[in-house]
Amino acid sequence: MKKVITYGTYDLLHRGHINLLKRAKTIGDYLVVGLSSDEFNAVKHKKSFYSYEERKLVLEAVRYVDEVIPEHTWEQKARDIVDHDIDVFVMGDDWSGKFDHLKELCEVVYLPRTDGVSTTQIKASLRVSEDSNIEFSE
Ligand code: C2G
Repeated sequence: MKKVITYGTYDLLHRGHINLLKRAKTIGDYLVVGLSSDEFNAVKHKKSFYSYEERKLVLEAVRYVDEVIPEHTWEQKARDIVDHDIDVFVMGDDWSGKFDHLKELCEVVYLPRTDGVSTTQIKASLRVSEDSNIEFSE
């Protein structure tokens, strides 16, 4: 069984996340997602809308995801790759080159990001609509 791992915050799940997870899963047979804890998000200077438990619940419902583990630190990836017997490490190419040191342990693949969507943009759009009292159609 070819095992793949990827990491992220996966807040306000959107098509960019799904595209990444879908492509990561097609690379192997089993996809592990290292989901950033709320505390690690603070280290990444990110504040997610949903808590770790809520983001985990949503992610586990995605057909491409086989297992979700917590991501607490930048450094845990090598240990995760060994402990989970991972064959391929995958990230979006906004991280291109950042994890090449893991090539000693497994294949490292950077996949093109999906243009035009991000959690940051979604949050900004929601703020604008709230400020201008635009009602979303039911
Ligand atoms: N992504 C994408 N296209 C987008 C947005 C995100 O392909 N439009 C990918 C990112 O490249 C990443 C994954 O979706 O591989 C998750 O993105 P985030 O939740 O933003 O994760 P990030 O903050 O990049 O955390 O240790 C690694 C970090 O935890 C990665």
